Amino acid sequence: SAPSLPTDNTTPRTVEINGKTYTTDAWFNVSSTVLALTSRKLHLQKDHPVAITRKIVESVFPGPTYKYYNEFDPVVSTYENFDSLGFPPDHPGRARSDTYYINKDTLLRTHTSAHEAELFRARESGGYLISADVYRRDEVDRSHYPVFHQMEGARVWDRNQVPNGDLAAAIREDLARLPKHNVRVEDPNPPFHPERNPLQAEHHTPEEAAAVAAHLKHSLELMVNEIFSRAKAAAAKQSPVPSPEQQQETEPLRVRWVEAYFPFTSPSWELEVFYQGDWLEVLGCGVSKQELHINAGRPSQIGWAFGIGLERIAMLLFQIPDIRLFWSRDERFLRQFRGVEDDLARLRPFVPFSRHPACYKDVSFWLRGTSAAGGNDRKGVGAADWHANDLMEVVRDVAGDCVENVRLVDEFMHPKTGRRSLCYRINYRSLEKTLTNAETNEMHDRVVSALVERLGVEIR
Ligand code: FA5
Ligand code: MG
Repeated sequence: SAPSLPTDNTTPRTVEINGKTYTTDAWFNVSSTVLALTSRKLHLQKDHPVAITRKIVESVFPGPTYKYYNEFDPVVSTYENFDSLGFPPDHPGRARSDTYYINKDTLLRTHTSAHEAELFRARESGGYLISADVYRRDEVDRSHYPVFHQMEGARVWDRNQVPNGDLAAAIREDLARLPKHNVRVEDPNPPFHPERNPLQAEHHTPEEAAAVAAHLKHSLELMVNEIFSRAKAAAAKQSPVPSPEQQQETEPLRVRWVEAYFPFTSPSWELEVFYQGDWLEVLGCGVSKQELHINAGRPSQIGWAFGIGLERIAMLLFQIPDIRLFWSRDERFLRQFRGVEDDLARLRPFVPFSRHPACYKDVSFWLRGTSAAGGNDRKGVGAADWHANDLMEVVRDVAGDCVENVRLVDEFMHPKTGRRSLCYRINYRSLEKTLTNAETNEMHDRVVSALVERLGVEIR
């Protein structure tokens, strides 16, 4: 059952999203700030870095083999987002602390995979790319935002439509036709793992799965190669004398495949890119679970799927340091990308405008009740149900993009009463102007009041 935890002062009876009206229930947990972002569609905004990144990735997966879907509505059913993909009923991703629900059966998609089942049913062969805004309740820092953009890709082959019925050979031929690259690829794991990443042995042979995996991995290596070649060319044009960071970019691109788990692929991997001294995860992928093809009425199909975080790629491509910038309407941000979508030779690294001073404020509070007693009443969240994402959501809703990050700095359990106390440090910094002391204090006061009102915490 849904806990009665409001995330906004009032829960509206209905909400309107992209011209359609939805009825809310006790599951509703979408703040007005997030609701307002459902109309932005940055991936479709001409010359926006997310849209430019989408175009570049699309160029690696050309038509007519791949068809592009960029207009799917962010409101989907709980069934589409989770059940259709084989998520178990108790999967943590389904929790109201992680997912934005309109009502029990309707939510803001958490990933573009929500459209897989529908497209597998609608389409006969070839591949597709879906780009869209996705929504997740999450922490606050420079690489996390409650709304971001993903691109889903999938490719299928039909075993009844390949020459001589030799599916693996047909897939290997398609692979041989793809361009070559000279990316340094590390792929240390065996292709299958009996528990974590089993071969779908009832449905295909190891040879078939290996051919699908090889086609998938090579396609995605081509994609990161395309992005990094463009990033490197852009950096070279901007500064004739490379800085130490840029010098590193002139080294050959290094990527590695890491074993992963998704309920709708097996085996599964994540692709990581070596960037400024560290491995950065950019996508998840795998051999699609055969149940998806069977449930779509196409049991003779086999194929792969991937999901990329477009902001992650765009941050690398343009050297954009903070994910909040993507939502900026500031001309000093937007004008740097004008004309690039139609002429990629004009792509340059983003030049940050002045960095404004940061200002830390701490807030310490007691949670209601004790962790052991648990429970949760209408007045707020009890210690047993405490989830940091609820606090993150309140901070974002009140202070918006003026918050750079929020982190837990102290935690304390009273030895006698068993009550739990937390201290969070909120770092206020606007991307667009210097916040005055008075402005920051006023904003922090509003955050503190909202935490008391909406979460029922007791300020220390
Ligand atoms: C998924 O969302 C899967 N649907 C991907 C997939 C598709 C797997 C098809 C298999 C087949 P994940 O939660 O790891 O997986 O997100 C995929 C990518 O989205 C990540 O690699 C990352 O690049 C990006 N991403 C995830 N969370 C965030 C976030 N909070 N902010 C920005 N980008 C994010
Ligand atoms: Mg992941």
